This record gives sequence, structure tokens and C-alpha cells, in this order.
Amino acid sequence: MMLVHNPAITIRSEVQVTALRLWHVPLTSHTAYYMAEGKTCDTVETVVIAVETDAGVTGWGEVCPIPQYLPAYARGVAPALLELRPVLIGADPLGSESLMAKVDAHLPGHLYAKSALDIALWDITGKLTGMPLYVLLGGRRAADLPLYHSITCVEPDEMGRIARAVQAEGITQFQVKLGACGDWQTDVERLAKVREAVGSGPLVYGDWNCGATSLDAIRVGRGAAHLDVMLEQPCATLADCARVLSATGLPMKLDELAHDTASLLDAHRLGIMDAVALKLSKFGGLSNLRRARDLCQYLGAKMCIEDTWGSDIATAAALHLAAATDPARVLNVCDLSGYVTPRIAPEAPARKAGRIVPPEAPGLGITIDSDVLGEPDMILD
Ligand code: 0XW
Ligand code: MG
Repeated sequence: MMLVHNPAITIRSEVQVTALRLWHVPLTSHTAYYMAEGKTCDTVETVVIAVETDAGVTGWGEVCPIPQYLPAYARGVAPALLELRPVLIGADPLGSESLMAKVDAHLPGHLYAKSALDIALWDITGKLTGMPLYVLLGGRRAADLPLYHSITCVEPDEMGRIARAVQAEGITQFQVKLGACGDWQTDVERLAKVREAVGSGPLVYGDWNCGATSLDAIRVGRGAAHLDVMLEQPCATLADCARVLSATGLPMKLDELAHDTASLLDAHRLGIMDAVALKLSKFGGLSNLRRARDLCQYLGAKMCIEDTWGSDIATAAALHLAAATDPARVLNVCDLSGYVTPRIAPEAPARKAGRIVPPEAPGLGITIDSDVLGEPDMILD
């Protein structure tokens, strides 16, 4: 084999993190978004970080935990990163996984805080190597990606109307939020109205966000069995989700309870993972989510690659991983930044005809609007 050195490619190998900046930015939903158990996305704080280097390159990260949704909260990110200061400042950010191993050794857990950090390190690596993240993550496998639309849990007729409106714009996959108000019959009606609105064919799935008893979820599943629907995360334990599956025979997607290797394997063993939501902040960023993606590829689950909530940084990070994933296994992605205002990178990709194209410039490939951020709430240097 002949190795040829290309002098056009120079990769900086001695780079150091010099500082970290952090902002809390309120994101307001275009329409308030209701889920079971009183969980709401109305105005939710996202956390944006900038990791500065002595190479003149800045890496951007974001994490936006929805209150009461997962064991994560926005104001927990800054203290976790402050604790990590000794391993971050002066460290080599290139490659991400090597520094994240030191980060994990210094502070176990706190995956949602680490998610923003890991995304920023990938952004630096991409910018310094001149490559979009989908290249570093394995290479682009798709020109664009299918989006679902998440329909807030309101009156059944209104949910049908929303479904029809977004279908007219090209959406073919519909997540129907269940359990926010009304009884189990109202949830059957919600699924029925959305199915009636979109016709047969499109994917329709009802998501309780862990908020149903197995009894209610089974009654809804049986009531909606003729509608060709999938159920998402009905109950708060894997055992109860498995019980819903065995009583309804409906396909099932997991979300909140699928958050690490062990839970993915358990869910697969129970047969309740026809599909799974791979969210960056559940797993701790792109490095861990890439490994989860590989495992799900092997286990045969269809993947929704996204994050809990957020704006353009979280959206772009997920799009890069999804673009580098076998398209036959990508169920869908989410244009989180399309549900909220302000946009943190106003020129970043947006929904078009029900699909979205990943950014194509190096790193995350998006340009942050510093006016939206204002002065940082924390600086580590
Ligand atoms: C996390 N959410 C509330 C926002 C995304 O749109 C999807 C949804 C979920 O729980 O699946
Ligand atoms: Mg969900």
C-alpha cells in the first residue's frame, strides 16, 4: 500500500480548551404543547454553551430539558460544568471521546449536562478538520430526513385539524400526545380523529410520556386497534409497557425508559422496541448516542434520532447522526427549532415538504446569532 501525504490537509493536533461560556435562553413554543401528567412545553429554558479554543475555533452545544420530563433540569447544567472545570480548561478537545472519558472519570452521571459539552467538542473537531459532523460520524447516507409532527394533547377535533394542516405541508408521520385531559375514551377519539384526518398509510402513534396506567393504555389500545396505530411509552416501567403490548398486540415505541445500553437490551428482550427515541441528552451527547444507534441497528429497532427539546444546536447535532445512519432504520427526526422561538441559528435547516436537510458546513454547520444569546450567565476560564 502506498501512503500519500496531502499537503492541503493540515489537522491541528495541539489544541487546548481556553474557556467555556454558558447562556440560559427561554424558548417559547409557537403553540403551547401539552402532554400527560401536566407536562407542558410553553416557555422552556434551553442551555447553550460555547467551548473556546486557542485555535480560534468555538464549539457550540445545547441541552434543553423539559421540566418534569426526565431526571434533568436546565439549571443543573452550569454547576455540573463548573465541577468539570479542572478537566476542561487546558484539555485537548479534538475527537471528543478521549476528553469525555476524562470527564466521566471526574464526574460520573449528569448525562444531560455532558450532552451539551460532547456536542460542542464534536463541533470543534469538525471545524478544525473541515468536515461536517455527518462525515466524522460515518458518512452521509441520506440527502434528507423524514420528519414527524408532534401534536399537542388537546381536544380530539383540534388534533385532527392540526394533523390535516401539517399533512398538507408534507408530513407523513404523526405523534399524537395522549392522556393530558379527558378519560381513556377521549384518547381513543384523539387517535381516531387523527387517523380519519390523514387517511390510511401515514404512521400514527399515540404517546403518553409514561403517564398511563396499564389498564387505561390497554383499553385505549384495544379501542384503537382497528386504526393501525403504534403506542409510544404508555407506562412508567418496562414491565407495564410489556403488559400493554401483550394485551393489545400493537407495535410499540419506547422513549423515556430507553436511555442506556442496559435499558435498550431489556426493552428488546421484552419485545417492546419496534421503534425507539434516541435523544442526545438521555445518552450524554453524540458520542454515546452513536453507540446506541449502532446497538439499535443490530437489535432491529427503527430509530427516532432527536433530543428532548431545544433550538438549532440540538436539532443540527441530531440531524448529523441521523444523516450518517442507515436510512432503512431511521424512523424519523424532529425539527425541534421549528416548534419554538427564538431561533439560535436562524439560517439553520428548517422543515420543507415534511423533510429536513442536514447542515453541510464543517462541524455542526450552523451559524449562531450572538444577539439572541446576549451576555453569558457563566464564564469558565
Ligand atoms: C420530547 N417531546 C415532548 C418533544 C418531541 O417533539 C417529542 C416528544 C416526545 O416525548 O416524544
Ligand atoms: Mg415520546
